[in-house]
Amino acid sequence: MTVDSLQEHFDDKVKREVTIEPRDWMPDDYRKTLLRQISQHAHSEIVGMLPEGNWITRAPNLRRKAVLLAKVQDEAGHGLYLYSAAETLGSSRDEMMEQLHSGKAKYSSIFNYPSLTWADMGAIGWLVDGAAIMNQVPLCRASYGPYARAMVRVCKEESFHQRQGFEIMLTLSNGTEVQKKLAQDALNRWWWPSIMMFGPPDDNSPNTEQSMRWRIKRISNDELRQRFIDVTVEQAKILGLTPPDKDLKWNEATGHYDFGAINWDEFWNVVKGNGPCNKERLEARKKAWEEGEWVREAALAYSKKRSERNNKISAKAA
Ligand code: FAQ
Repeated sequence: MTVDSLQEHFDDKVKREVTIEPRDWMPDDYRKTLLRQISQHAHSEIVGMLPEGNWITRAPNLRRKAVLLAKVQDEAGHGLYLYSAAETLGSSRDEMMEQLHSGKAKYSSIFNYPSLTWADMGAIGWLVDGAAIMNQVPLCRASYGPYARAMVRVCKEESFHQRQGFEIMLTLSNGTEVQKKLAQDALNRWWWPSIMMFGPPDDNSPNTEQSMRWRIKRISNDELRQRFIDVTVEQAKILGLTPPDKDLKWNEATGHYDFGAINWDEFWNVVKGNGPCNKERLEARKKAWEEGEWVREAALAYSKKRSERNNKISAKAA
């Protein structure tokens, strides 16, 4: 087959919504784009464990502690499915880790903000997981099979995470004056960074157009952001909390909320490594990687031993 006919076959599959699988031919740029997005996504899940991990030992009661612990473990699982999906594209786990630890790879801007109070656990679940679901549900239909399938399970778990965050916010906002203030303060600090999570505006998003043509992305950054704002403002009303945006206003004509200007300088500053916690997050990940070396070595030694034993058994049986 010539490259042209391979390309034609690939385009036709994408058009007919037949997933592209690891052994299928794919254009180099499609592979690169997927590797970039999936590995960044995996890193986000793993770095995303840190702001919440910070509160496990300080959860206000046993139930909250068990739920938070389970949630943080789920995020680790998401990272692992995503690293596995990225590996099917030809990159090794070690390579991806090296890129994260050297600061070469990106991860979501949101995880470079600090989690200062218990109410932040509510705001992260409600807003950050809420934004993640809005972005990831369309990815369940991404054209690359391993990514799309990983997203199905991730979205189910994220939806539980979002509800647990909302429930924390609901409890706090129905609590004492101090608790309500904590909830409002967390909303004030997490609102804008959550809105930035969707990425730069469409007219400044170099990857969107091609990714949509390849049906990796299905919905643009701005459209997802608008959908998120529309549903979240209504949820804030139930909580009796006010998003920190004086320009937020229902627009009868468009059927959407208008919102104020996003501080894109802040976003790019965080993406470039200068956010409030970028250095701390990378240090924590590098330390975990170094301290976990003996675990990786032990697992490898065990799997080597097991496969030697299995080979011996098969040789005997033959
Ligand atoms: N942060 O051209 P676009 C979670 C970069 S998971 C940092 O629009 P694209 C779960 C972008 O990479 C959260 N960088 O790019 C959880 C590109 O740079 P590059 C993560 C960002 O790829 C919850 C440049 O800007 N979710 O929260 C960000 O078409 C709670 C230009 O941007 C995913 O990764 C950002 N926010 O669209 C865990 C979902 N936005 O790579 C724990 C999958 C953009 O060319 C606790 N990813 N950039 O050097 C996506 O859907 C897309 O990659 C976007 C960006 C929408 C993030």
